[in-house]
Amino acid sequence: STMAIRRALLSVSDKSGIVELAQALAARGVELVSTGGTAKAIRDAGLPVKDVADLTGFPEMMDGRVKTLHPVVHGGLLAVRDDAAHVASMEEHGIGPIDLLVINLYPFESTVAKGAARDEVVENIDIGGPAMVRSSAKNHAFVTVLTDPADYPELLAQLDADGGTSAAFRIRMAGKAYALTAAYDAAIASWFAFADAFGNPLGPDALKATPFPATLPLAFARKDELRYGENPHQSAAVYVPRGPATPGIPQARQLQGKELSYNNYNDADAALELIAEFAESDPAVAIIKHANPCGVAQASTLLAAYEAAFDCDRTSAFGGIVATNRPLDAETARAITGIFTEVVIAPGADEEAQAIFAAKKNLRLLLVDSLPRANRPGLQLKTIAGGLLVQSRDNGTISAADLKVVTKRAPTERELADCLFAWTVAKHVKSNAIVYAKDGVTAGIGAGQMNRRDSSRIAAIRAAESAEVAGWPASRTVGSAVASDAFFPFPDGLLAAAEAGATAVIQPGGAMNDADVIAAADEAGLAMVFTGMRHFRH
Ligand code: 93A
Repeated sequence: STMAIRRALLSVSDKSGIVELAQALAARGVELVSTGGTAKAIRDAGLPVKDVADLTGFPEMMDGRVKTLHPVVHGGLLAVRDDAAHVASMEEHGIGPIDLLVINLYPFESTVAKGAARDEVVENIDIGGPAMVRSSAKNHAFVTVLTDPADYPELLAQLDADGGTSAAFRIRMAGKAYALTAAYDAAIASWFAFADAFGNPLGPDALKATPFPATLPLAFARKDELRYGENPHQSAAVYVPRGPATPGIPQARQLQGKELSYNNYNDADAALELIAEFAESDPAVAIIKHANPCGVAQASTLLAAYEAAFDCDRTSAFGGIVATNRPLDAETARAITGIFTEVVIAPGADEEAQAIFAAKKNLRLLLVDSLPRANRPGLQLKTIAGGLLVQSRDNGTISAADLKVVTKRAPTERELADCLFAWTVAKHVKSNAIVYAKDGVTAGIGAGQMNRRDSSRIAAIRAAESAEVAGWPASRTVGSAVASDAFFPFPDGLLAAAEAGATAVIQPGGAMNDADVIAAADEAGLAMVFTGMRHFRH
């Protein structure tokens, strides 16, 4: 089953190593056929090469859209060499066998990634290339297809050792070839369906306008295998969209520390998404545990923000993930390294800060080149038994102008600021979420409960304990604003918050019992605003 190679068709966009390969093939007596640009490169190196146009009798036409789409090419690739009828057809139509295809495709993904205009992206959809790849791979019993320059040396080694390619090699290359065309078409389909999820080539509203396609084309490549998953008995890997970095999506680089675990990725992502809400605000710090924030603060300096976030829940902050919205300075680095911290993620760190972190060998320091846009479009995927749930990401944001005051008393300016702050944090807390905040600092966070009243109470208990630990005269829930990610179905959750000392409430509204809840708020002297937007997060 060793197949000798007498004639090869070379057609590559990425021309790296092609001249050397052509040279090596020519030296082994292989006849070379090639498309325009590839033929030129080979000819310029002084090697004999035949143009595909001479084979087909047609010039390359329509801006190169039609070069190799011809029976003389596909017959040469597809003919079953030991089938008499196939051989007869070859003879009848003057089709010579092509034993080797060396190819790589128009650079579709990198053209998208560099933010090219629609026309240029479309022109980089390769048609003839994938057709030849698929023809050759189908006929792997006789034909060898190379789609990756990394495989050139192995081909030559096989030719030198056995005078041809082995069946095992051809099968492996065929599998690789179909993986390429599958991913290539998935990338194209992704661009049509989900362009916004991977960049923005179709415009800001494309994702909203595009209905979810009947089948889900996703082109992701494995980036890293992880040591284990959420638990040690689970295995895991990280996948990223294929092709170079997508514009607008921050690139993180790890400066130090052990490799990121599955949970580190998950928590660092939660931390980054939360802190990105404060991209344009005062210095802000978020501390995350198990994908929930345990302390978030804004202040006039990053150090003050870290200390305030830490004081919200010193117990939970241990072994946490810290995210900042400003580059790290030495003072903040010193404070963060004062306790055991798993991961720090920030848009930069000055030299002094880096030196301080360097002393903590196990701390994973991630620097991002920018913060993601909190309101960017995108997709979220979740597996369920037997399928996938796909939704657009929760990119909803509100401002003071979106709020509706529903109580007799309107919030004061300070209460309003704390309402918006607490609301923003609550968006990043697992439901049911209750967040108390005062002066731009979370006072208590209640997460992941099955009823809202319990979340309210847990957040208040947490705040009371923090006050005790810090030696404050009173819990910081006294005089705070409280945010609820979804409406209070009954007055009880709201009354639990009032009992803890909250004076202002922000919640979506829209409950059957809104009237009762508003009446209870009025009676307790609370100021309450409705957002009209819910932020469930599970
Ligand atoms: O425009 S195409 O889809 N039409 C074709 O018939 C065709 N045949 C080969 N693109 C086609 N190719 C591609 O051209 C190959 O996949 C390869 O990427 C590229 C090589 O062109 P050149 O040799 O002119 O640089």
